[in-house]
Amino acid sequence: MLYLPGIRNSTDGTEIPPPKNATLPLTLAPNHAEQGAWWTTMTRSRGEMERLAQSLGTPIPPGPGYPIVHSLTPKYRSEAKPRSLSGLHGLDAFPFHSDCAHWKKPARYVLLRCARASSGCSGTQLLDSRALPLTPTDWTALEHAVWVVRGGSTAFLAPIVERTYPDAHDFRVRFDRGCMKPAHPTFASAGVILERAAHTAVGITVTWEPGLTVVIDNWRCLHGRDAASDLDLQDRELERVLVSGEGP
Ligand SMILES: O=C(O)CCC(=O)C(=O)O
Ligand SMILES: [Fe+2]
Repeated sequence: MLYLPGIRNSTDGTEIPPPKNATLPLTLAPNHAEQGAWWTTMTRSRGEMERLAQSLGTPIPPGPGYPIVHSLTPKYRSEAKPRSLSGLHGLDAFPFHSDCAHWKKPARYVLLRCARASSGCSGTQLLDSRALPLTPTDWTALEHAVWVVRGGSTAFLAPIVERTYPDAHDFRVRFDRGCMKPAHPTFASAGVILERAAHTAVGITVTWEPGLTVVIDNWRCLHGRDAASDLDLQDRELERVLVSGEGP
């Protein structure tokens, strides 16, 4: 039995409601009170953001040698690591993705804090997977699609949507074409289903100002970046912390 949005109970046909939101142990203002896919707050320093991250779980670096709080700045393709988002997209918009999709268990929370920005700098897009216009058949296709995930020297198979806590009606969305591709042509349509839904769904744009901090539920929410300009090259710097998740 699937417990995904819009999925019907096989016994009586009633729709199974989406899970109740997990409440963060924080006094943060949720952008969407009944959704709980992301939260915003202000932090005065990267240290304060790190403490916020510690209150959510265990902060983890994105790779060996990286600091827990690391900086994200727009880069030309030629200046970025080849397989990174900047390496693939440069200053173009970053498509909707989950962070660390190449990890067996992607980070549960992604904290982004604006270290520097001026008005006119590019925004970050957030999209709650539960707000996607997907039918029960679409959700099933996403859960059954087998994709190859490549991370460094390792590769493994994973669906785009995987249940994490079957009894708690919970699931995780993993999507990043930079490190994922269909294991067989028949599974390619699942990526198109997700991208089409993401294209028509209403997300929100985070307009950055120094100190603004966003906590993203990276298992539930996809995010992307608007196209960057010369102004962003000069003025835009975000700090990020990844927080590992509990459970499978
Ligand atoms: O710069 C942004 O707005 C987001 C960047 C991002 O999503 C990433 O580097 O993974
Ligand atoms: Fe990202």
